[in-house]
Amino acid sequence: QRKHFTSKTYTIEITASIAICVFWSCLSGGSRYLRWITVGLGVICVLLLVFIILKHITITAERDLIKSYKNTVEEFNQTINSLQDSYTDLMTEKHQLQDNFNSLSQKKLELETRIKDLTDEKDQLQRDFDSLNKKGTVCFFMSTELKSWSDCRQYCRDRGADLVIINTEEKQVSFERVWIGLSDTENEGIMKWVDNSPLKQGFWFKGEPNNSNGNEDCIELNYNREETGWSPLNSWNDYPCSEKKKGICEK
Ligand SMILES: [Ca+2]
Ligand SMILES: [Ca+2]
Repeated sequence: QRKHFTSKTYTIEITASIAICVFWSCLSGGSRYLRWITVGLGVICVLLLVFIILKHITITAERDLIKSYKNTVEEFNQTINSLQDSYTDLMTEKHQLQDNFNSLSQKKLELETRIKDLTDEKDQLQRDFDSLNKKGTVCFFMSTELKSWSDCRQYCRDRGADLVIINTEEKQVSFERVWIGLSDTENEGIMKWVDNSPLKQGFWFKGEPNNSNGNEDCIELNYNREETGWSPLNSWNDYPCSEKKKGICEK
């Protein structure tokens, strides 16, 4: 019903009221009763006019209020949508972080297992190495610093020993990359032990010796257990003699 109270309606009503007032004023020429009626109608017109103006003000205020409510509701909805989007993004991010965390936890477990395996293996090799020392009169020891093949050999000789001669599977023990007493320094391709005896049985890594770059004449025990083709009985590699590593001495 409020929709009928437009500006045009007010104007028509006010105009009609004034017209009625004027009409009755004209008729009121000599009659006393008609004058009173005219005055009454005039008052009614004024009251009607005031009522209409007040109604108009009220409706305008309500309309503004409703408009303001609508704006507030729209802003509220936008805020809710924005928060919903943020929540969705955060949940996605949370799931990704959870996945990453799970993946890293799994890798950590694998690495811990690997470290434990390697530690056990190293301990076992150390025990093997120690047990070899206890056997017979042979004594093994490792140089403490990294040296070239010939410096390693000198280190051993300074202590009444020499680089190890590995002529049995038992002596194939190492827990890092170390020089042994074998080389083909004098004649390329002809391996000789430090006691000048020729090599009879070799425990070569797959593809070795390869004399890479024509510059590999000294032999190491390669402890690279991650490499394909490595095994405790297939671990020898020829390597440049100037490279620095520890050596196993045998006394
Ligand atoms: Ca060589
Ligand atoms: Ca090699």
